[in-house]
Amino acid sequence: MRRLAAAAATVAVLTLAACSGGSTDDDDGTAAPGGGAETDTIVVGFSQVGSESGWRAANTKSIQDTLTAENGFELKFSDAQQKQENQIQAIRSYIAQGVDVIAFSPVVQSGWDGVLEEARDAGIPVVLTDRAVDSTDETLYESFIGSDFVLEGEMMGEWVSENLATEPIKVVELQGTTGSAPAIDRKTGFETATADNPNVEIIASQTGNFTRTEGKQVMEGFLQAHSDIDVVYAHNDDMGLGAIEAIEAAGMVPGVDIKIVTIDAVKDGMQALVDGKINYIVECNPLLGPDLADIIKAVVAGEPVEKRIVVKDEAFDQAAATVALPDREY
Ligand code: GZL
Repeated sequence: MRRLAAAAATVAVLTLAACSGGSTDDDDGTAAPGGGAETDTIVVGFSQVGSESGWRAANTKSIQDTLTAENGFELKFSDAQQKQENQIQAIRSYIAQGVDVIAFSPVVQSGWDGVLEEARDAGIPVVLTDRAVDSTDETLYESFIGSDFVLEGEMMGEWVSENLATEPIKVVELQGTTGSAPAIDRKTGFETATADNPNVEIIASQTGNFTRTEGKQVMEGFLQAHSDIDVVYAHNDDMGLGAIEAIEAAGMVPGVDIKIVTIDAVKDGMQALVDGKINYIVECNPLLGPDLADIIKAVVAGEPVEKRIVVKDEAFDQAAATVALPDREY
């Protein structure tokens, strides 16, 4: 795919030609091999974190259901299995293929400047979804669409402080992937919101890497080390569901003997909330596909886009979850 640098006045036409599905005319004006009619298909290279959680599955489905041929896209999709080196390799592959736009959810927030500079130097715009990078150079990406993870942590901390910490409580924290924006920010937000309540004591904090299996394993360790745990704060539903298994295996009642609060609001988490095994969930909406499609089309058309688009999140107690669960899309 040739990348065309174009004067502003003609960018729409040249961009359109550059966005065909590889069937643009070659330099002498003859049709490129396999070229048929010019199309305005936008070729998108997407690097996904992995398939670690119910949230990620819903996020992937939203992107794949939206960036379709009938919606004007050719989607090249890769699963990085939660490894940054796999994402960097995928992004370099998309650069080599000359895609029109690169989009990705950075598994961790650091270490991206090099490959993003390569994309910029190749004239390929980048859109961040879900998770942020900590780069200070905002020319490295066109837009970042995702939830406010600090706010999610604050919402959780405020609810715990008001509803559970009316007396001293000992909290254990199941952190998300080390170095990821949601893990860093959800921890920060929770600590900020509970800092002025002396009843809240975080006695242990460890990553469960956003997976149910690792959440269960870490919770088993917490239970062996501490006999006085009152609350589990899990950075996502999947780790909270793993904690439920560990608590039940220890002969205790989750949601009663040990309270559990989580973030995401995927169906399995919401069901556990309805069942009383989880006590409160702050939502993190994974359905980013439609907005991502709109941003990509605006970028390709040379239209201005917001540098930061914040996805709105709700929160659910048991009563609200009982009402919402039947109609949940994810
Ligand atoms: C949040 C997202 C997190 C979810 C987890 O936007 O990056 O990653 O909270 C997922 O369930 O694994």
